[in-house]
Amino acid sequence: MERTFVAIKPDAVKRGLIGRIIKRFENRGYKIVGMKMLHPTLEMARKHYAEHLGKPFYERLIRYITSGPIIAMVLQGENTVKGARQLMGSTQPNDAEVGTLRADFAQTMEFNVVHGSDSVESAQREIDIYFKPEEICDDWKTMLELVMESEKKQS
Ligand code: RTP
Ligand code: MG
Repeated sequence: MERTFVAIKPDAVKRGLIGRIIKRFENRGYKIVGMKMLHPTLEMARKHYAEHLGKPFYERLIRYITSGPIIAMVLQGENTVKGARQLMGSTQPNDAEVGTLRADFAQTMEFNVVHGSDSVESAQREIDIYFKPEEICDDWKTMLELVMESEKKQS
């Protein structure tokens, strides 16, 4: 099982898209093992986007991600890093496939509604920025896990 970090960015929270975005990840069947609303601090934002330090868009990106609350989530499942990014679509909404979150809800790369980790290593690093270990709730079973368990018992 793989974990990824997903954030509903401040523009999407302000636009009232929280439910519609979470729904897409739930539809895919990912298990939500962490979720909270928080207003990222400058320190969190700088850690999160450290790889972009020095790039022309860096300061704007930091201003944007600290401009309001986000919904931070940890999703668990099969190939979650790749799968979550597939649901999100390309960074540039105009290049994103119709049906992806960015194509459906965004117009510009600057306000592209959602973030997803780009590798398992980035996911762990980002989860550690936004969550304390005790905030991860993985001691419960999804319906799918319960059904699979009961089928195993019967066979
Ligand atoms: P994210 O990290 O937010 O999930 O987005 P991503 O992996 O698809 O894209 P990344 O390259 O990591 O860029 C992070 C965010 O910076 C903004 N950006 N602007 N050339 C530009 O003006 C530019 N490039 C990137 C976007 O908001 C992107 O989501
Ligand atoms: Mg990225």
